[in-house]
Amino acid sequence: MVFKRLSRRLFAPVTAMLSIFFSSFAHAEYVLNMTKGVSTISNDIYDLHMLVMWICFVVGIIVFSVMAYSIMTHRKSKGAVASNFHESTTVEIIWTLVPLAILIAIAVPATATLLDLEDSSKSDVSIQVTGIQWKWRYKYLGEDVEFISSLSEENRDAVSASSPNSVEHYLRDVDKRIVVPVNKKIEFLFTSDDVIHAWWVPELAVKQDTVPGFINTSWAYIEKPGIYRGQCAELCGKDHGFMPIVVEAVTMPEYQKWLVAMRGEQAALAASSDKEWTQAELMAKGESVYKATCAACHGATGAGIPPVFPALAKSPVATGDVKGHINIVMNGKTGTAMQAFKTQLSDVDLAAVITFERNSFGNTVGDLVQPSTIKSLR
Ligand code: HEC
Ligand SMILES: [Cu+2]
Repeated sequence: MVFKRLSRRLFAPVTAMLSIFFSSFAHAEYVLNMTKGVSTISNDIYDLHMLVMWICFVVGIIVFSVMAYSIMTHRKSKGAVASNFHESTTVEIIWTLVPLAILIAIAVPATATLLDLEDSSKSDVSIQVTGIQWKWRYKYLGEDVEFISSLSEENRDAVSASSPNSVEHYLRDVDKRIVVPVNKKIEFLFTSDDVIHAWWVPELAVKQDTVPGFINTSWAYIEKPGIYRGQCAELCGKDHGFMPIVVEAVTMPEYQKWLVAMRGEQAALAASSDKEWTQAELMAKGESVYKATCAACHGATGAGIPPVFPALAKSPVATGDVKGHINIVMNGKTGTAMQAFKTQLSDVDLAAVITFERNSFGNTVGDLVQPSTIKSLR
């Protein structure tokens, strides 16, 4: 009785696991196998994987069948006597040539795919991807389009409210997607502003480290329009899990339209630096910039995470001379996580966030910074 109960308790998890395993068999392709992806190279990699898997499968079947057969038929109890020969040239030739042939059968397509994977030449679109703690900067070379893509606002709210189910793509959605055309060769040039990150989008079969001071390349030729998600795949600090990637593949005319719209947005942004802004406008803008760009380190309430990330509430810099405040935000502080935000934020964003910091979290300096001041300091 006791034994029966015990065994039920022991086996229940096992049977539960097995039933999950077998019920997922119906969707084996999605659950157990690697993704096929949507780019030419991801398909090549998938085919290579399947080829090698089937070769292993056949080899396994042959080896284990011979083994099972030998163990069954030539066992001692049946009176089998082991043969007793030495140095059979035939056997040695067979067990050298057969594996050699198998290895060559694998090496030829593997090398071809690997060479193809490395060859990002003759591309139609070139995008420079820069990893930054903890967001991505995309620069469309020769197109005059450049922007920063970070975790979406809804996602950020879901994180601070600890409610992952309140959004559809928890930690997998961004404010600005990277848009690319289908049926074109897209080259990616990877680098980093701070630490090593890795740009990983499984469906494109692109996973490349972004290393400060180096440029790595990769490419994708996407055949199917759609939205493909990925994330940073290199442990890069506190918010490593909060820098997703969203690629939107569209048709060429849609892509062209998007480029024009982006250029328009950038021009409007540049024009807004010359305008005189009110305190209220700057505060509202500053709050959203702060949430998106600064709160990760300095905290939503400006309390920071001392001693590494200083508080901005009552900070001598944020309540002191405005020149020093502007300087640290624009130029960062070498050797610390405080980056030079002049390369990431527009004049308006910088002016707004500095104004916001001077008049929030209990700071009551009362002054404001105009975007034109930032512009003149670039
Ligand atoms: C990746 C983390 C990180 C992010 C993001 C960040 N900071 Fe900082 N910040 C730091 C660190 C670290 C320091 C301290 C540098 C030092 O040692 O002096 C600092 C210092 C500061 C200071 C000086 C505070 C003082 O009292 O010394 C200001 C002001 C500041 N940051 C503003 C900003 C603004 C504005 C943003 C957003 C645009 C921002 N920071 C984003 C890490 C960060
Ligand atoms: Cu990263």
